[in-house]
Amino acid sequence: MKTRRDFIKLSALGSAAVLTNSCLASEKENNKKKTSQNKITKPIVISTWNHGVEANASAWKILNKGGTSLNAVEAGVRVTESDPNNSSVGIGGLPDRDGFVTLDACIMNHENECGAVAFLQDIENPISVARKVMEDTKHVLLVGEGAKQFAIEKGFKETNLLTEKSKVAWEKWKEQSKYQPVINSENHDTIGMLALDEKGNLSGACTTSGMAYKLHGRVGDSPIIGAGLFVDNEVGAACATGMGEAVIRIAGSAIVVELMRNGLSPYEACKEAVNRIVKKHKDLTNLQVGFLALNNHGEHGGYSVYKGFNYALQTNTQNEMIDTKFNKKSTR
Ligand code: SD4
Repeated sequence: MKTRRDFIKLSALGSAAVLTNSCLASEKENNKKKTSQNKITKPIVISTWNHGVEANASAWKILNKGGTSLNAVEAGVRVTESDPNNSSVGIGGLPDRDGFVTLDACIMNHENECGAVAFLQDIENPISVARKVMEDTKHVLLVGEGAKQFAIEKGFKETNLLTEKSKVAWEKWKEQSKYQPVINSENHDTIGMLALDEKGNLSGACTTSGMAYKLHGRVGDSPIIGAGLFVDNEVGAACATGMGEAVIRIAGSAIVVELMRNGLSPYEACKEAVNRIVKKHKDLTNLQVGFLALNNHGEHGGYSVYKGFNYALQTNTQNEMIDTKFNKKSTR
């Protein structure tokens, strides 16, 4: 039987919970108010890692002239895909353990239209094939041989994506055949790009050669809408980089957008998603994940499991790299 004292204790606990919830709710409310009072920053483009600077410059040429965010993100990430010196995206990407360069990409616009390709070989610009899937078919995702056939039918050229440099690296790796993902290095870094155009429309693109020396047939988060990328024009957009399996497990980018819908800032939403990953993995060794988000007011933010994630930002007044905050300083 509950005594009066128990009842008072319970009531006190109840009030504390109500208070905590109402504090959280008022913080969210404040964020919402702040956002609606702020002037919208547009156009704006952000993208993951150092290679984002060059990619943003190409996207900016389109945004700056009043072009669409969709054209901007496609043109932007194509720069990285076509750079043979970049070993994690497009041509020059490090191969899987059997020596095949297999590419994953997706694109999404302000009308929730999206397209993706996965496990695509011999085509330099998978993001443009993903856009064709979005615009010319009723499907969202094409994979492997079917995706390649589709690309060729659409006029894409077959290209050998395994550069001499990547082949040499793969042959060296084969001496030990040890799969050891290295975080924050150029062999494990996707480009994800988010843009808001002059009309206030958001789009995003994500493209990668995935983890170096992965199992043949492995597909990560980058071509999965809701995992590697998600856009909802009513709220914002998000993309992910890092260990794709961990991102897929929490439907990462969709979660970041939902958190922003509930009133969190882009930074807070990325942080909450990363914290969820940290909480749900017993072994975090080398498990780097970074999220990047942009809301429809042009506010942006990012957060990662480990120190070392950064993103490139370009607006009318800013062109800079931003280091994100992180959950853990060292990799163990
Ligand atoms: C993946 N997130 O395939 C992608 C690419 C990557 O660091 O390795 N990024 O898991």
